[in-house]
Amino acid sequence: MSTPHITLNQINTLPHAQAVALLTGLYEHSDWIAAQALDERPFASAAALKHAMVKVLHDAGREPQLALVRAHPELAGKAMVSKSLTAESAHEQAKAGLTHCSAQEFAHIQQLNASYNAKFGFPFILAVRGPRGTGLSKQQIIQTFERRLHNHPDYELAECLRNVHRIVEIRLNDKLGYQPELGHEVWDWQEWLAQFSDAPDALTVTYLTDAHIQCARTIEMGMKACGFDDVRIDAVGNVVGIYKAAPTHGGLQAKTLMTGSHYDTVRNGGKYDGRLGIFVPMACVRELVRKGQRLPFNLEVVAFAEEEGQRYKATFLGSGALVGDFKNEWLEQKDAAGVTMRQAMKHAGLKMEDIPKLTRNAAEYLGFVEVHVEQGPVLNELDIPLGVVTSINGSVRFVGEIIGMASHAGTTPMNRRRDAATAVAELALFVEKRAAQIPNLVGTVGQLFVPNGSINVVPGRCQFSLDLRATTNALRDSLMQDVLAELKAICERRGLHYTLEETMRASAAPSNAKLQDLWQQAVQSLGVPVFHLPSGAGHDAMKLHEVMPQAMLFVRGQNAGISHNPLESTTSDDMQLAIDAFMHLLHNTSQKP
Ligand code: HGY
Ligand code: MN
Ligand code: MN
Repeated sequence: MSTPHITLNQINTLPHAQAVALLTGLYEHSDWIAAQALDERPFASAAALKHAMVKVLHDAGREPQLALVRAHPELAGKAMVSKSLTAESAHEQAKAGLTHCSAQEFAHIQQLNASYNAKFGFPFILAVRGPRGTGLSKQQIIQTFERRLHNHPDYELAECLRNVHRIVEIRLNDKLGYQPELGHEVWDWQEWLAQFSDAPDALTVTYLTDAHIQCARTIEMGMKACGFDDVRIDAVGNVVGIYKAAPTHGGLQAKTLMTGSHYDTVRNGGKYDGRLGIFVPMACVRELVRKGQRLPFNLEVVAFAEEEGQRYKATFLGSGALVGDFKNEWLEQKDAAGVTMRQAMKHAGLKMEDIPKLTRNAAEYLGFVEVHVEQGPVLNELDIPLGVVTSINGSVRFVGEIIGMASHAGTTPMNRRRDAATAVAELALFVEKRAAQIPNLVGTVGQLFVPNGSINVVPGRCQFSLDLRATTNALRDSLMQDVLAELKAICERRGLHYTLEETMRASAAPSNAKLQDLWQQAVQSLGVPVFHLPSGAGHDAMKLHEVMPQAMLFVRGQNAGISHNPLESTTSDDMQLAIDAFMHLLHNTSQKP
C-alpha cells in the first residue's frame, strides 16, 4: 500500500517533531536540513519550503555541504550492489534503469565513479529523474557523468548540491502527491516541437525552411486546440493567437495585452530559447478556456517567426514587423545557398504585400510581457526558479572581412606576410580584453572564417562577426568605437584593408515599472524569492519596447543556465511556476483599471 500523502497544512501546523517526521528522507541521511527549515514556517507554498531548505544548506557552509554530498550513494555503486540504498535512492536508481546495466555499462560507470571520486573527493550526484521527473536514460546519465568529470571542483560541488535539491524537489512532490501537470505538458510541447529541424542531428530551425514552416503549423494547431478565438499565420510567418476579452468589456474593442516569443532557433540550439515564452501563455489560455473565464482585455499570443538572424542577417524580423520596422531591403538578402528572402517567402506562401498591414496601433495595447529562459547562470547559481528582468542590454552587430594577401606558407617570411586571419585573431583578443573591463559589458567574435583556406596557404581573407552589448547605449557605443578604432589600427599596422557592415542595432530596453511590478507580485505570490536581474540576451521584448511598455520574466536554466546549446534545459517544476506566475499576472492585471 502506498504511503498516504502529506499536506502543506500538516507541515505548517503539526508539532515540530511530527512535521520533521513527515519530511524524513528528503535529504539523504540528513533530516536536519528539513528540521531547521521548519523554523521558517508557515510556508505559503511547497516552492517556499523547497527554497527554505536550499537556504539552510547554503547558510550551513562548506563542511556540512560536503558531508551531505558524501552521504549520497554512488550511481550503480557499492550500496546498490549490496542493496543498502535508502528506499528513495533505490527507487530512483531503479527507475533510471541503473539496476539493469549490462556488464559493460556497469564497468563503465564503476570507472567513472572511481575517476570522479579520485578527482573531487566526493561521489557524483545527478537527479536521475531528470528535468521532467520521468527519469533520464542510462545513456543520458553516462553522458552527463563523462561531461561533468571535466568540471572545476568548486563548480562540481555546487552542481552536486543543485542536483540534491532537484532530488529533494521530486521527493517532496511525491510526498505531497503533487505533480506540476501544466509544467509537464509545456515541457512535452517543447519536446514535440523540437522534432522539426533543418539538421538531422541538431535542433536548427531557421527562417522559412521546411522545418520552420512545420513549426508554424504545429503551433497554429496547438493554439487552436487550446481554444484561442482566432489563430492565423501572418505575412512574415508569425503565428498569432487571440483570446478575446469578455463581451462585457467590449470583446475585441477592449485593449490588448500582447505576449509571446520566437520559435526560430540558432544552429544546434536549445529547445526552450523563445519557445517557452510561446507555450507558457498558450497553457494559460487553455486553463482560462477550461474554466470558462474571460479577461477584461484581449490576450494576443505571438509566436515570432524570426529573432535569431541565422539564415538571413535580418534579426527581430517577426517582432519588427509588428512595430512597423520591417525593412524591404531585407527581401533581397540571400542565404548561404543564394536563396533570397523574397524567394523563401514565396516558397512559404506568405503574402509580402500584406507586411505593412502587420504594424500594430500601440494605443490599443496595454503592453507586452515575455517569458524566457534566462540563458545565463545567475538563477541557477542562486537556486531561484524565476527572475524579474529590469532591462535588456543594448546591442550592435557587424559582419566584416579583413583582406590581406594569400601566399605560400613555406616560403613567405613571417615579417613579409599579410595574414588576414591573425589580424582577426588580434581583433578578437582586443574585444575580449576591452569588454572584460566593465561588468555586464560583453563582446563576441562568434564567426571567424577563412574562405577557401588551405593548410599551406597564409590566409589572404578572413570573414568575421562582432556582437557588442551593454546595459546602456552609451556603454555599448563606447565599446563599439574602441573596437572599430582597433580594427582600423590593426589593418594599418599590418598593411591590410577591411569591409564592415552593421547588421543590427537594438537599444537598451529598461522594463516598464508597472509591468515589472506585476511580475514581481506574481513571483511573490508563489512564495519564491523575488530576484531582479538585467538580460544579457536580446529578446523580442526590446522591439516591442520601441512602441509599448514591456517587461519580462526569466525562468532558471539547468546546466549553469547554458543556452544556444543542446544542453539548454529547464525543469517542468520551474515551467509550472512560470505558468502560475503568468496566470497571477493576468488576474492581477484584470483587477486593475
Ligand atoms: O542573441 C541574442 O541575444 C538572442 O538570443 N537572439
Ligand atoms: Mn537566442
Ligand atoms: Mn531568445
